[in-house]
Amino acid sequence: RPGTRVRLFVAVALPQKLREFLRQAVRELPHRGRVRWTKPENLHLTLKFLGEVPEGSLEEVAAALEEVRRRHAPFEAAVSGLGAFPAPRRARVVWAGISEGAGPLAALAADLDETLHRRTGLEREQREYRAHITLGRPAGRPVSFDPEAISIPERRFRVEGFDLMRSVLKPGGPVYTPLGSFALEG
Ligand code: 3AM
Repeated sequence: RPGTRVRLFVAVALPQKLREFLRQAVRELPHRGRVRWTKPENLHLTLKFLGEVPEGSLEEVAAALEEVRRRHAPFEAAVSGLGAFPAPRRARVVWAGISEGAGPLAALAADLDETLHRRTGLEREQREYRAHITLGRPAGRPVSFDPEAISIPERRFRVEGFDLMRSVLKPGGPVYTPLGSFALEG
């Protein structure tokens, strides 16, 4: 159908063991307020949020991602620690931090932002990119927790590529579907 739009983002997929580890780790977190924890199958590291894009632009989006993947080589990254946006005492996003690989992740995010803008006219991101893995969001009002209350020890993983993801917002939570995988090779 003409006029159909798809909600898209680009993300690094995480190994299943790491996803399960993160989901398990936050089960123990004492906090005030109701949190919707990210389902383990949904845990990922976002590089770029595209928003609602016309279905007809999908080919051009894929061409931009293909261009970007060729400019970057695989690299090591690591997760550790817990934090929140804007702050742990009034959290709207509860996240696991990136203790290694933040530089190459930011370089990928910037290249995606720039290349998608140039090739598809997508608006550029205004906010500074800060690599993180969203673990949960408040069900209503911001939640409060002590970021030291549990430990998320360092866990390494290798970034071999990124995926173009479709997000469908449903009452039970978002459903994410990979539309394409792009292996780094630069
Ligand atoms: O992976 P995280 O949770 O960091 O917050 C949304 C999620 O990021 C983000 O895109 C990812 C997949 O939904 N997102 C949603 N709306 C957004 C917006 N308007 C947004 N990021 C930036 N601007």
